[in-house]
Amino acid sequence: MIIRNHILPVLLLLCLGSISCRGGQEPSAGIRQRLVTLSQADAVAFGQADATVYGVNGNGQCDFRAVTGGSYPALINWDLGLIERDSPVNLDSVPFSVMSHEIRAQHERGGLSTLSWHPRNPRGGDSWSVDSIDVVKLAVTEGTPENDSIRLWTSRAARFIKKTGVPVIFRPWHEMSGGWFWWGVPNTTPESYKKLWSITREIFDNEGVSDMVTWAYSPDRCATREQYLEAYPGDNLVDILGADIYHFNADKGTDDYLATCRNTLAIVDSLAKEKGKIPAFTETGCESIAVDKWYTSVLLPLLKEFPRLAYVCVWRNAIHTKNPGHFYVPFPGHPQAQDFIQFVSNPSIIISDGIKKY
Ligand code: BMA
Repeated sequence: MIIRNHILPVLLLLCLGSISCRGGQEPSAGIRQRLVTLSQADAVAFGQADATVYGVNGNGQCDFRAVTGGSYPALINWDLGLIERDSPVNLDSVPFSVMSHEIRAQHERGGLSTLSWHPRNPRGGDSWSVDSIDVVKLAVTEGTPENDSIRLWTSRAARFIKKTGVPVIFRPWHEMSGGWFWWGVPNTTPESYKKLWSITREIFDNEGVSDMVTWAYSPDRCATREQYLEAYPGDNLVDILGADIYHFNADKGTDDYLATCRNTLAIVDSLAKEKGKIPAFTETGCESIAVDKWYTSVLLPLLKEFPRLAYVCVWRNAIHTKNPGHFYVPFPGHPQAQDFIQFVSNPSIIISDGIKKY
């Protein structure tokens, strides 16, 4: 009787362990290993945000699939904005149930998923509601209503990942080097920002989801290493070093885009090497693809300069009646469709089944 009482729970634990940890490894270790392999190969996984759920026509068509004749992005970014409110849909009207399903489908295809999060401001308003009050300081101070909100909200984000049951890249509190989000360093202090990150990790640990998560740090453009590291939470809390940089002002902006990317990505690349982290181009794109042959003449040569990048992700194709012109991958009939097909046909650009090799 005594023996049975002890053996059963042990057997149960062993079984559960073998289900969640392939080969005895935690699931996130598998993702990190794949990203390291991508980084070491002459290969960059190509991704898009919200790729599979609406498309410019809003009819659920995946523009990426339609334009490539059936391929999927190797990586898809999803945004958790409004999970903090327990809303059934995210800030771009994607039902969280659909998001979970798509993350699992992407996993089954051998692809990768990354999650960003545009949470509301705990004092009211959305992510972009910036006022003169240091909200992050309040959010990291125990006993404040803002701290209560952040703890509850972060646990909801963690539970979503846990319920989805698939290892993901999590990229919270992004673009903190800019001042447009309430958590941006210009609106707080590096110390408070770092505290916010460590609380996020602590809550993920407490929710038992840490072994599903690979953590990505993704400032916007940074002029220097010092600026890049200003809010860096620490080597023990980050796996991926990224950067979010967009091409603005069409042809007039090409030189600025390239110079800014070269500068920031060189910082990402060298720091990743020194720290043993994975370098990635966590967000980019040229809205409306307003530059002729942007994919093959701007992005591709840039990526070739940074062969250690594990992945690159462009932003979403919004429904045109809601956000006209807010798209980053061409759809069938778009003048840049052929150029995009040429881009994804380059052997170093990994999409669809190609990702299964990594
Ligand atoms: C922004 C835009 C917004 C969107 C947000 C979160 O860059 O695409 O329309 O709500 O990302 O996905």
